[in-house]
Amino acid sequence: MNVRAGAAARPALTTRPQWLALQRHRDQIKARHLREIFADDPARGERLRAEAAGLYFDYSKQRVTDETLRLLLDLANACGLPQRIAAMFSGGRINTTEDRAVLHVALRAPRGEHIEVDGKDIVPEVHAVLDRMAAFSGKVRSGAWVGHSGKRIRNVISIGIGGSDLGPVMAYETLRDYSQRDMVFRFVSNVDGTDFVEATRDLDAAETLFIICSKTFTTLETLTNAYAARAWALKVLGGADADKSGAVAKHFVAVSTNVDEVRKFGIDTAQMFGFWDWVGGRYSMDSAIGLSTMIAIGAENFRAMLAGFHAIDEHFRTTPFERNLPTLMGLLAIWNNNFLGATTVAVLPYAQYLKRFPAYLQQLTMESNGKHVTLDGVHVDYETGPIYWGEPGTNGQHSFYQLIHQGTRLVPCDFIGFCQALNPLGNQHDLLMANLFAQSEALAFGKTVAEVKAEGTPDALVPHRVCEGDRPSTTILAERLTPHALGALVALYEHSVFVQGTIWNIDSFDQWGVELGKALAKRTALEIASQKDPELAHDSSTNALIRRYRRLRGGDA
Ligand code: G6Q
Repeated sequence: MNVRAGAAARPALTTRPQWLALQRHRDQIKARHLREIFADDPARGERLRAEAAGLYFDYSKQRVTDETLRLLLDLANACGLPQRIAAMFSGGRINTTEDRAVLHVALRAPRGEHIEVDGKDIVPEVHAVLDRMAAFSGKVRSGAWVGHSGKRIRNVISIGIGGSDLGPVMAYETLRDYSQRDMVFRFVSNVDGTDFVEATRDLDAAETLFIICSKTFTTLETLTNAYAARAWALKVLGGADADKSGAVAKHFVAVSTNVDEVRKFGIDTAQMFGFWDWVGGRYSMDSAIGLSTMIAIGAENFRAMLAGFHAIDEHFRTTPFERNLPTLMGLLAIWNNNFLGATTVAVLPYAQYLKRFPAYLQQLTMESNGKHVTLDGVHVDYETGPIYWGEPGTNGQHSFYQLIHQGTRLVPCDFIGFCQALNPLGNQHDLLMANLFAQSEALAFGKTVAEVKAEGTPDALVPHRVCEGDRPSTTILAERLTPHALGALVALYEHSVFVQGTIWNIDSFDQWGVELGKALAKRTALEIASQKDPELAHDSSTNALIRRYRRLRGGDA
């Protein structure tokens, strides 16, 4: 397999005829307001939409015409998107800087499908782990798995960080309605001791199960919290040394690729759930990293979530690009970012359960596409990944939406909503959704001078009350927030990130900046812990900060 399938010897992106054609096109249409675009094409709201896996994707309020879409699709083809998709799905080592295949799609491949890495079908292994997870989570949920002192497990604490935390947290929050309500689920990620202390202060160790999630099992934050958890649990449960290993066996399981480090920590590999180096951390919520999710919602719901992921995988792999949701979403992001100059994307879920979804997407999108060189190591001369952020509606409306409506920056928005309420309460769901529809409409069409004046507004206030409109957005609508819908939604964003990375010709699957942070913190931690005044060889600012911290931190410094 050509590791650079579709990317080998690529011409510079910004000199491609398709890129230049898009620039010329942008110059021609940039003055056209969404009001005008809709006036010229009144039925576009029924045309510029696509549907897959239960997601309805309306992109008619983006500042695009049919011609824009045609040119974007030309660009995608010229950049080898079809070949890159084929390379990913067939196990090509497209993560070239780490020389790894990128096969999160295999995590949700149905039993019996065939996906090879280095000549070996990996789907049976995926299902073997899923089956072990299902058996284990079934025991915990039913109470058959008891703690060291014979008490039923009531609390599950998942310890991990980054890709080994954000997905499980988000999935638990999103699918809370499906969770076993007599159990407590908490997540500890920050090396700030507060995170661990607050997560455990009201819990009985005898009823608590820790899931230590770390692909490498060497991450400072996770290992530090894992040892804190061990000490906390053993203080209550441990007695003699034999008891200690018994307590660890009943209260600790690991999710990792690193058998040796798991053993070193004291967890029996019989209680280890594995995954593989072809699963990137931020693409791992549907692997064993999702064990807490499975315990919370049950194996059947977890499998429904995997089916949602898989439905979008298949759609992405087989549907022509003009109807292909992740492709359209990725190309619209390119258009807004590289041609309309937007530096950011606001993700606005009108579903309280999705409150951690923007945080999850921040890692997925920004760790993947926050890159400054191409696959060939050449510095890019165009912008790459935009900044993702957001809050659930309607809360955001009463805070930062002001800037989106009337500020000077272009903030494309993703609105996400559901037709059915999970917690029907009077007409509240209708009010929620009315707000979503009203916001996307207001952003697109605004309020003109004439409209403001017609309301009898004093002349001096007219400019303040005008909303220019022409703010682009996409609306994603699904019937109901189910495990299947969540899987589909996450896969949509995953593949949209892939489309963008393909156009930018970057490695969306490495994270060397994150690795730098991991190494730097270790060195500084040693300096802080040093008994003697350490020789500091940082810059003068960092040296002074460390010295001041050592002086003021109290303790034995
Ligand atoms: C994700 C990144 C990063 C990683 C964490 C945790 O894609 O690689 O966020 O998930 O640093 O790493 P471990 O799972 O190895 O502890």
